[in-house]
Amino acid sequence: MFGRLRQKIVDGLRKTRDAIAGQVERIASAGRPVDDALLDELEEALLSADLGPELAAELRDRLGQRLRGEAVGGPDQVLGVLREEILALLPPRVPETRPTAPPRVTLVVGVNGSGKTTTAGKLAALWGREGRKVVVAAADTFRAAAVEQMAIWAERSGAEVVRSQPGADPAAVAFDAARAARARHADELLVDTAGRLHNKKPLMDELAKIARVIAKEIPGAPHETLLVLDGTTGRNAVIQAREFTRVAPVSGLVLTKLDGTARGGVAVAIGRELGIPVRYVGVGEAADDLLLFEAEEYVAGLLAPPGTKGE
Ligand SMILES: Nc1nc2c(ncn2[C@@H]2O[C@H](COP(=O)(O)OP(=O)(O)OP(=O)(O)O)[C@@H](O)[C@H]2O)c(=O)[nH]1
Ligand SMILES: [Mg+2]
Repeated sequence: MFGRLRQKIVDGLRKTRDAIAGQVERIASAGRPVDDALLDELEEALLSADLGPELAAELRDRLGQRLRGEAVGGPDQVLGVLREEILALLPPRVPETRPTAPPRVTLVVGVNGSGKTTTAGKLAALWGREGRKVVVAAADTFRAAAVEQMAIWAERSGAEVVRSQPGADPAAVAFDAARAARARHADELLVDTAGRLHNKKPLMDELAKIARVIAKEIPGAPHETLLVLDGTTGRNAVIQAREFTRVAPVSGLVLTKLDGTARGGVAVAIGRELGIPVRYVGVGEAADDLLLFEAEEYVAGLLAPPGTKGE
């Protein structure tokens, strides 16, 4: 029996899991000797799921150390060994930053269309379900539709939204929201920002300004800066994150749209490569399709026999 969360991971990662498992089934048929040729093929399979060159090479080594010269017991044996070795190679979980007094402020950043507003909406829903009082700042004032989109998400989850006219100063909206969050004794303040290009300096300046004005009202804020990355972009997400972290104090990553890709391995590789913890993964467009990233659950969902239904 799997829990509901596990079920969600299993469903969301179906494409990646079936792709990996399908390849492992072909490569690691029972009785085949574990030699360089087999290890090369497995490394390729891991690369195609975007586990990253570094992790794929290390897993190849570990697998070789454990099984070289033996005959494969079957695909399930190899998937099991891979699961164990990936978990052994992952960094320990880093706890989230908690302020000494509420509200905790979370800034949501990332490039256009990566899933920022949706993620902010899902977080508002998640925290609302936990009984936390949430204020949301619709600080993407470039597009009227963006403010509306954020407001709809907030309304659905019972969060209060602070908004302004389209074209207003995003930092002013963030400041008003920080005020409101304090006045209402909110537990959480979520700040949705505009999709900005990481190489456009003025936009980055604006992000810094938003952080600065919030800190004036709530010392120590923002406590978390979540960088939202589109998981379907695979390795490009890694490159994008590298550029982004150079200019923004990113404290956590969110990988979205993992339900739509066969490259879900990127969520495992990216935190390790960047030294920034993956906090959440998005596996759909509904309010409850945002999951806390738990390496063990995730890896189990990624490397299971094909057709695993989670029940
Ligand atoms: N399948 C799937 N779709 C997602 C997920 N997260 C976001 N989306 C979709 O991706 C699209 C873009 O999401 P937004 O939240 O608007 O992205 P954004 O980063 O706020 O975009 P801008 O405000 O334009 O920069 C929407 O159609 C979302 O429904 C996810 O985990 N899975
Ligand atoms: Mg948006």
